[in-house]
Amino acid sequence: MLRFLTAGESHGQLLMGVIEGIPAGLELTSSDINLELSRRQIGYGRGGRMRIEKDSVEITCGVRWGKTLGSPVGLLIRNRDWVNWSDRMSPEPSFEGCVPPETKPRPGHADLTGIIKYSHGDIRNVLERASARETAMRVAIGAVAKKFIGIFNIKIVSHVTEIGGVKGTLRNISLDSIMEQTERSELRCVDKKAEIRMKTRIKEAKEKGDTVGGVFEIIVTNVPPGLGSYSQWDRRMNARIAYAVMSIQAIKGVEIGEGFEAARKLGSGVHDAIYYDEEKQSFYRKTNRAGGIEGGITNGENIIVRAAMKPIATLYSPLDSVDIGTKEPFKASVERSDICAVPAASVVGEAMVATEIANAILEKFGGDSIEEIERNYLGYLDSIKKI
Ligand code: EPS
Repeated sequence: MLRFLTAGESHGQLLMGVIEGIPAGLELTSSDINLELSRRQIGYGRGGRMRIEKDSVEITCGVRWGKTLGSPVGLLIRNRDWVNWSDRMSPEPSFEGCVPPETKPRPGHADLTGIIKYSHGDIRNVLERASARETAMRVAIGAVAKKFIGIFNIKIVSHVTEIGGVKGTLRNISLDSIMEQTERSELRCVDKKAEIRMKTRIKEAKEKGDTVGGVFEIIVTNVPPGLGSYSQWDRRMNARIAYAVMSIQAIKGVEIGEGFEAARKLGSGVHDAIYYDEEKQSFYRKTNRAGGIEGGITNGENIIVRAAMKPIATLYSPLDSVDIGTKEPFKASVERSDICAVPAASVVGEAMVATEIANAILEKFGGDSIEEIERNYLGYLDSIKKI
């Protein structure tokens, strides 16, 4: 079983991550992870912070001479902005009160719910951990998961389909092209015309002191049939993926396959007819409206997930709010922030899906070393040809 934890505040010293369950013998270097970290940092519409940070990982434990040991893998990413916050965010009690508390909650952020829940008098105690800065570590952890599932040739692609109400169209285009084009696009969008209009939306929102959200899609290829199960609610692959993606800051909706659209159609137009390929000795579909999952189990087709991200809650033209100290009405406080982070969120989405796939692979095929799990995996692929 794969499990992981992250720790760290947005303007604290660093972000930490611990991953347990990666088998021994996986080749892993910091450059595998840094590549993913840099993908998360780019994107039109990010704020000033991304000019400060240049995320780079330190692998602190669980790896020796470029290979995992089978023990927990420890990761660390230093916050460059820490030098500007070392007194305000110091763990030392002597710095207490060096800045006044923040008392004006931003609607839509964790500010108010967090201070109520944790009995804080200073919103900074909430926003530092609620911040999407934490997703840098999730991407690092996801990079390890990606490296692991890469052993089975499973790949994850993401692209942005909508920003600020502007929809892109995805014509018949191969997954390799999606992968290649999104890496060259500032919005990770393959529809060039839509991308121009999306950028205009972001620019207009910025001029108005506003923010925009959007939708991204994740496609997982070469997934073996049989991951997840219908036998218990929390083992269903669609539920697990939805949970993982929904856990990303600002995500408000997740769909698998046709998702909400399927609810508007007749069954005959939704379900994917079944065929058998004699040569490959395997079942296949000509359509993939199910998004690669039926009955909570992967069916061998690509997994398709879409997620809706709300506009970022920090507005330069703030909404009405109430001061938590005086209870006076106020305009919510303005923190430096992004205007749009949908492209970054799509990379985080890839990471979260990768951890769920890695977990399901471990669960199905077991094994403490890469050799052992590969053996189990190949044996399974052989056995399902006899069905
Ligand atoms: C964030 C606010 C901004 C973002 C941050 C998430 O940070 P700051 O307050 O320092 O300007 O840039 O995202 C990151 C730092 C990151 O690495 O993605 C928030 O409030 O969630």
